[in-house]
Amino acid sequence: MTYTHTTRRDFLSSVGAGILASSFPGSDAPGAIEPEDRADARPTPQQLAWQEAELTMFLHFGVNTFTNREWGEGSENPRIFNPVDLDAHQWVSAAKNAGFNYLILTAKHHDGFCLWPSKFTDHCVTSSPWRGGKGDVVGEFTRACHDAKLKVGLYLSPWDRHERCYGDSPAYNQYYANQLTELLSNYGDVAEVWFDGANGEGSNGKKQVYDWRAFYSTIRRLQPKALIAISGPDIRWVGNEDGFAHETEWSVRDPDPVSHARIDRKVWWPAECDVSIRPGWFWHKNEDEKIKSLSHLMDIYFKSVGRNSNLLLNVPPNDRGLLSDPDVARLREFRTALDRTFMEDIARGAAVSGDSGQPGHEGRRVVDGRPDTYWQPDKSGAPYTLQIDLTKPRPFNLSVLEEYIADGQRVESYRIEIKGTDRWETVVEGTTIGHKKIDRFRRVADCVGVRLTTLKSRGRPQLRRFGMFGAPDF
Ligand code: FUL
Repeated sequence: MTYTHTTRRDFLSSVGAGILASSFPGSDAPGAIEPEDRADARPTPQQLAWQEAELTMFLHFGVNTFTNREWGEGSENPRIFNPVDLDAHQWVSAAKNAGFNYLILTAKHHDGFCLWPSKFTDHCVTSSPWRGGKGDVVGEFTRACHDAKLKVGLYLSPWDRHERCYGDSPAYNQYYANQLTELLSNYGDVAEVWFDGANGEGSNGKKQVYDWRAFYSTIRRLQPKALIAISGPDIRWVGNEDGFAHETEWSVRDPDPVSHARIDRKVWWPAECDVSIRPGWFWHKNEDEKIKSLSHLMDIYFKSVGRNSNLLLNVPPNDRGLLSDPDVARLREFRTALDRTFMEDIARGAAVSGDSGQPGHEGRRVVDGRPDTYWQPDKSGAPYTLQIDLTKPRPFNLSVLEEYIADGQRVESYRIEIKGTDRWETVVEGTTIGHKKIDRFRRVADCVGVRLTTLKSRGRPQLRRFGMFGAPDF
């Protein structure tokens, strides 16, 4: 059997949906933002915690898992849903062992089948033979996450190809709000609600107009700490499904008229990069051999987390209700590779000179290993320079820069030069930094020093980390 991959981008262009299209241009879209405004917006504590967490696992699971499809039609018989060995603890421990801190489950995908016993439809687990019709995947998933102290995220597709009232806007908006209410009232803390923007035509031929305001206020009322992602004000879709952020990635953005209630200021709206470990979002038996390679995953990590974004990696449970062995093995390799890459920060505790910092914010703060301290130069006027000298020559091919984003995102451009035993050379000319910027370059076998120059910034830079690594090649 085959299926067609349809990406969110294809879909949006086919239906002309506007909600996400407004966030399509890259963050480096010219002229989107007046430079001096950028440092003004600040993250909320929840956005900050999410950004620090860096890795989120996506779990696409539902009737499509049993039909070899990516988009169900809504006419699937609920009896096909029977993941006899389902074990949410297995999902959660694979995620936790790989360093993922948030997990997002598709409680309902576009086919409308609900993974929890919803009072508002019988197109749900209650009508399936799984656990004798008494099962609740959302319940098992949220309990397993909470037991492991991981954060719960839920995807509830607004587009619903099963529900009859879809397209009859007020009635469906009420139905959707009722389902949100169930999910946000009965399963403890929910940290993220993921709204896909897909908005297909109803079977009655009518176009559904979503009442985003009502959905947002339902979330704010029931789970005030939950982040609202994608078609929402707290987390922004990066604009592709390859897992790559832009070279220039600002978390400070022009507000989106739908996602943000106020439109007269800049907003903190950081990017999330969603991508699947497999070709499809759902599990397909014939893709067990098509798991992304370790080097591909590492490249994704460097181009998402390493470009001021959170990585949302999809690892779909199979028709037995388990993550498949090849996916779990790859996750393990991914963790090992990250641990090996970041095993030793050769800059930690090294001598730092250059532009002196304000009291309490001296240059050495970038190598003290603390997330809550930062260098802020005391002179005014760029460029600002910091130099790190190593006590002995070390191999070096990867740098990690981090701004202290609790106070906003500031750096617009920077340069890194390194000193081998005989001369200085420029290895990086970069733009934004934000939460984390990872740069990779040709390995220098005997680096003795490194110099960072921030060339342009919105106000004085606040840099909390300058890390140096001699990383293996993957
Ligand atoms: C898209 C959906 O249409 C896909 O099926 C998947 O859920 C992806 C994450 O978002 O818009």
